Amino acid sequence: MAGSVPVAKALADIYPPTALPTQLPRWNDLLQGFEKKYGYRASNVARSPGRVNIIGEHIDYSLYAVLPMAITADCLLAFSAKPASSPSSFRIRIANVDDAKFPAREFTLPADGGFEIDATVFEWSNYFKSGLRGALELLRKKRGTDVKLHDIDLLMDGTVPIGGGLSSSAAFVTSSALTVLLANGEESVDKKELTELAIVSERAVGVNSGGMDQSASVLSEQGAALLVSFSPSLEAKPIKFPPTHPELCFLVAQSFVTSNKQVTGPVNYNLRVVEVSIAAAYLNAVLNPPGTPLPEDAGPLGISLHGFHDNYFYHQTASDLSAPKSISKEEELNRLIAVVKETLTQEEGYTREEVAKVLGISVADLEKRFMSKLPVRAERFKLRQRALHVFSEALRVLQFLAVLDRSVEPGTTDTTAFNQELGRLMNESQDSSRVLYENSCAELDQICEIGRGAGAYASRLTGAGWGGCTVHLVPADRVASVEEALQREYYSKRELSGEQKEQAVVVSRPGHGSTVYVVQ
Ligand code: NG1
Ligand code: MG
Repeated sequence: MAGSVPVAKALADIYPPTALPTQLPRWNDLLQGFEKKYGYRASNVARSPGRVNIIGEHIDYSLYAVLPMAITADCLLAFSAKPASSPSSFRIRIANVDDAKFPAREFTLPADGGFEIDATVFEWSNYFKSGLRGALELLRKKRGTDVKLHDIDLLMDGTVPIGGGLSSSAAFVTSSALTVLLANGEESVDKKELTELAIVSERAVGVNSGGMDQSASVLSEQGAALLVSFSPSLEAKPIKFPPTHPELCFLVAQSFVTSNKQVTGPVNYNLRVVEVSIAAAYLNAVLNPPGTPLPEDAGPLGISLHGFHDNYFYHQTASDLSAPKSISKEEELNRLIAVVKETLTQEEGYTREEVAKVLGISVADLEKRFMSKLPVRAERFKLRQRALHVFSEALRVLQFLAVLDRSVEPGTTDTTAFNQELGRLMNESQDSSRVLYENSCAELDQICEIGRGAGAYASRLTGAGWGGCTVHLVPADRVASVEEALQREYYSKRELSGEQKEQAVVVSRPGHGSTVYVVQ
């Protein structure tokens, strides 16, 4: 994964041939729109795609490896820059091709990067600002404090559905940071640096997220899914699916239930991050000798990539792939599952008082340590269920990879059995999301049932859940029947706009990660 964000001179370097007939007019419109708006031509387009997660849900922030892939839908930022006229500030003008939904913004910001991002309101340009702030931090780190900044004009066109579980946010933040780095004179942008700064940046928008989305968006390679691991440091490895007959397809189906983490974070996403952190601390307190220190894991930016340091899950199962270990990672995870079953026995969850007592701290300290960064609302923390999900999901990712490995062994002819095995693991992931992590919802469950009933090997939610998107593993000869069943039993029963109908079901192939396009 080492290296710079690739530079493209033609759309054929960015998209598969089948996508070109729709991409060419779209790009033309974007570049013409830029010229019309600002009166001169854009110099570049920064592009980052959305992603679909194949397996490994809600375990990236517990530092377990996940397997997403980039999709064709993406965020394009056409831009041009010129040196700022003032040494102490610079100007950003950002507009969107859909200016009814995303009105144009203009702001003049202090060159020292000291500007606020109000995470309590939904404002589309905040995502740009968070990428901007991260990029400025990196520039200052590399070049010192007196970086001469540039004014930037931008026009955006995003095709990743918003709040749809395909990570429009990471596509927007990574392409924003990429734009700011290039606009300010970076000749090439290191992919890993870009990914890490985007992971940290996106937290400014109010979500305590892991690093899967930004990694998939920046680091993916066409034709392969991406195994992203976070320990001992961020690593990404392309994983090819073996060719099968009929071809194995990833069908992505929207639920059109929107889950906005800015609004619901305190009772869903951010609460889960807190629950697993508390579960980690609880297990550490019960199982390790008192005062066992847990190492910190600061990323190369000097900021913890992971937001919390108490991650027993990670530290106990440190997943350095090459490290010699007396037991395998699978055995280790199985052991942890058994430990959780024995130790965290309260199905009904744990109150603040109960947790504080075991950690030997006051409730106020517990709140300060785990709940002061972002607000959460809960009477009880379901430590048992959340921990069981994390460990079993981490195990499924390893098992999934093992099945892929076995399926390419010489002499393998019948691939159906392997596909069924992959499907079983993805279906179990959905069951675990529904029952243990409680990040599914009735609509997602229904879509999964429809998908499986119509011939998918597997159907599961993808991304954060609570709405958003589903992914279905389907042999090519059954794609039509799955699609028809979804239309008949789900979409036809909802009121959808023309745009939604178009986006409802997409068959996705693994696409390229971030790219810079140079306008000729
Ligand atoms: P989405 O689907 O973009 O909300 C979120 C997190 C990921 C990961 C998944 C669940 C962000 C930016 N991303 O994805 O890091 O934790 O949920 O697996 O919040
Ligand atoms: Mg997101």
